[in-house]
Amino acid sequence: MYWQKEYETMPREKLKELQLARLQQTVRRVYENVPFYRQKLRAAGIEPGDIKSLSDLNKLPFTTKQDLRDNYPFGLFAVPLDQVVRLHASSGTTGKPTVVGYTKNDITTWSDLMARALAMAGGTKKDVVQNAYGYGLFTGGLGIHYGAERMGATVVPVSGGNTPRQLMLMQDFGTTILTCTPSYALYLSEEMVSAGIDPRKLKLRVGIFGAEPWSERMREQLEAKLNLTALDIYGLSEVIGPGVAMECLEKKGMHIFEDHFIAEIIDPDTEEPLPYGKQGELVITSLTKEALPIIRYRTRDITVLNCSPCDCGRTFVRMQRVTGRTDDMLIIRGVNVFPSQIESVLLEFGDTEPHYLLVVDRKGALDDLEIWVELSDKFFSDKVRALEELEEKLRARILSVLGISARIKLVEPRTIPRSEGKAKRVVDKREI
Ligand code: DLL
Repeated sequence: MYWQKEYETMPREKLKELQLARLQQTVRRVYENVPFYRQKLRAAGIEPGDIKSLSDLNKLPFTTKQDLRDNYPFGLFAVPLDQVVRLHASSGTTGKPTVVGYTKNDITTWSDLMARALAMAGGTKKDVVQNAYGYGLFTGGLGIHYGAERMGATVVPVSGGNTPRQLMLMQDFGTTILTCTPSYALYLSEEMVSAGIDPRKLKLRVGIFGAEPWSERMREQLEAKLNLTALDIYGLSEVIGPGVAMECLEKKGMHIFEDHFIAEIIDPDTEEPLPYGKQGELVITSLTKEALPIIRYRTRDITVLNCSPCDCGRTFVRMQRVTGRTDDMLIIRGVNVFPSQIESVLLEFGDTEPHYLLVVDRKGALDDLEIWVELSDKFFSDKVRALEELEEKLRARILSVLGISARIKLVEPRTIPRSEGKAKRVVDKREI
């Protein structure tokens, strides 16, 4: 169940020593090799030698996505391009993508981290891993692929999309581990029903779902619909890709691979560090990356860290499910809300499906939220009265749990667009 037991169960005191040594090395590496960091550190009056304890971390300046953009494409690399064996990029919504690079050692590290993640889910070399994360510049496909190979599992590099083929391979190859976004897993489960495939007759055992926020109720749905154990995996390209953190079978948060990354939580507004247990923005520093070391990267992801011991025996801190990103947070008439919180409420009722879209608009000076949610087949009826009652029930529940007033628009089954990768949950007409 462990891939690298020595690290995964390292006593925390020892782990901190390792982190400090690696942090000092990383700060020195960026200072010497990346003009951007050298200037930033100098401006903050810091020399690599000033990092004497882990608490000195907060003397270091933050790095943001904008810094990567400003130094497009390779400006933050700490090695010459001839040592870079792979590039990935995350598609920006506007303009140029964010480019990340890996040395040979970085690829080995990443593969080990992904092998750890698969082992954490109970994976072994006997497993058949159907990898339905997208292959290409996105880190999901190749990241998981290398980890599965590293573990010795049989990997099926099917990539996202082509759902009928996914279902065929799943049956014919005896897939035991499915890896994809939770929204695509949901779509696969629906298509399974339409194709008359009984999930209980498949060999699927575990789903490793991530790359987008999802709720505990979505987990329940996916586990029931696909007859597997659904686990959460977290990562981001700027830091390495998938395999920054992974949930163990205890299902109580994702262990952050702290021998390679230091995680902090800060208040996104004041930028002050927050203690364990407090919700805030996750900030990550890489400790071993060569091509693109990253110092105090502001992920924009909102979570909580938990340092209490885990029954699985791993000593790494756990991060809770990501509620959302600071930039995805909706402010509806002054109340902050994340799409995943709305998802959670919608799924309390068996009458709707986990397919929803949040349409935000501005009416006069006020924000207006309309929630489109799909009816389940079994509820779908033309009895206007029943539909009105359901709308009212959902509206009241959203108001009492989240404190926001929204309009509910019930839509027919299978009318909200399905996603093969990351789902788009919000349509913000205020920007147009
Ligand atoms: O999504 C890497 C990845 C691939 C993770 C496959 C897991 C599985 P990016 O495209 O750079 O990288 O997007 C990173 O996605 O900052 C989060 O906002 C979001 N995200 C990733 N995993 C989760 C998760 C990959 N488990 C951004 N829960 C991150 C919630 C997640 N959000």
